[in-house]
Amino acid sequence: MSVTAKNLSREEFFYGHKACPGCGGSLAVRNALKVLGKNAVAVLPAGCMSAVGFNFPQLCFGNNAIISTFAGTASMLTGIEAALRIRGCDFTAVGFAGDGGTADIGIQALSGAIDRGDNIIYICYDNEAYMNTGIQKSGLTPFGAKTTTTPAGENIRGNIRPKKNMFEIAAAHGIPYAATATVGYMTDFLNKVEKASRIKGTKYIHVIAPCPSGWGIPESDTVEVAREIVDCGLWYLAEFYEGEFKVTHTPKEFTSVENYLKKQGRFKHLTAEDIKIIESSRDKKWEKIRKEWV
Ligand SMILES: Cc1ncc(C[n+]2csc(CCOP(=O)(O)OP(=O)(O)O)c2C)c(N)n1
Repeated sequence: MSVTAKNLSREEFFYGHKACPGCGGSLAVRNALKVLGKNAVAVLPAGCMSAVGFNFPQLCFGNNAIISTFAGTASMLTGIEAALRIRGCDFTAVGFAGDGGTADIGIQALSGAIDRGDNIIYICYDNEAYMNTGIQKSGLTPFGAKTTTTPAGENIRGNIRPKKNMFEIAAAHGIPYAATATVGYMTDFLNKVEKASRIKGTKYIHVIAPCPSGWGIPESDTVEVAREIVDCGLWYLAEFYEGEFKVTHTPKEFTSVENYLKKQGRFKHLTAEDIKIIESSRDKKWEKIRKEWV
């Protein structure tokens, strides 16, 4: 049965945490755990979700949860999966790691787990920078974004590198299931989590999760901005399953990229020329998607 806002469990597994108002990452963790239920065993590496979820003596999880080393989300999932399987437990091993913890420091452990085919779900909540330590650029920071390590000046206007494509990197391993999502299309995300829980082997879900402090948006706009990134075509909702890519949502017409960018403090400095570069890379990507994935 598909997950809807109506049938989503009322039981809470991530509550009383200290996340900032409007935190997209906490929305992703809270709702994904409602889908996976009390037998989920969650691994959280160093990052915002572990910082706000484990404040001794207040553990903010209703299920079992543990902090891993920054690089070790996938390795700890591997160990938990092996140990609980041998003990005959009924469980789902799930990791929630930030973009830095996934695309940079944790990529080796993730790649190894996929290679071994470990039966785990790895969820990357992508707020597009190292937010917990003060907004440093990660491998998933988009082109043009201002961070504390990619400042916007006269000659260099924010991040000069494109965002790594973690979804396709995971798919390139021949993973059983990978998907992209956003907290702006919550039921799409939750149905992907539910589907992942029924598939054996390694599953990777990449969910866009805006951070009001890092993105320079009002706390009340998290969900709207998380929708807009898909509507303007800068993010796409897709799946990789049984070796095939498929888009799960195709905007008929894109909304304005400029509007999406200009409402965020981190992109305020961008020139018309910068926005054109961003639009043309979107168009190139969608040309490929429309040709090959639909
Ligand atoms: C080996 C190691 N290096 C650096 C740190 C410091 N550190 C803790 S959290 C964090 C940022 C995490 O960023 P990300 O993974 O993107 O998650 P977010 O904070 O955005 O949720 C850093 C650099 C650490 N804990 N361990």
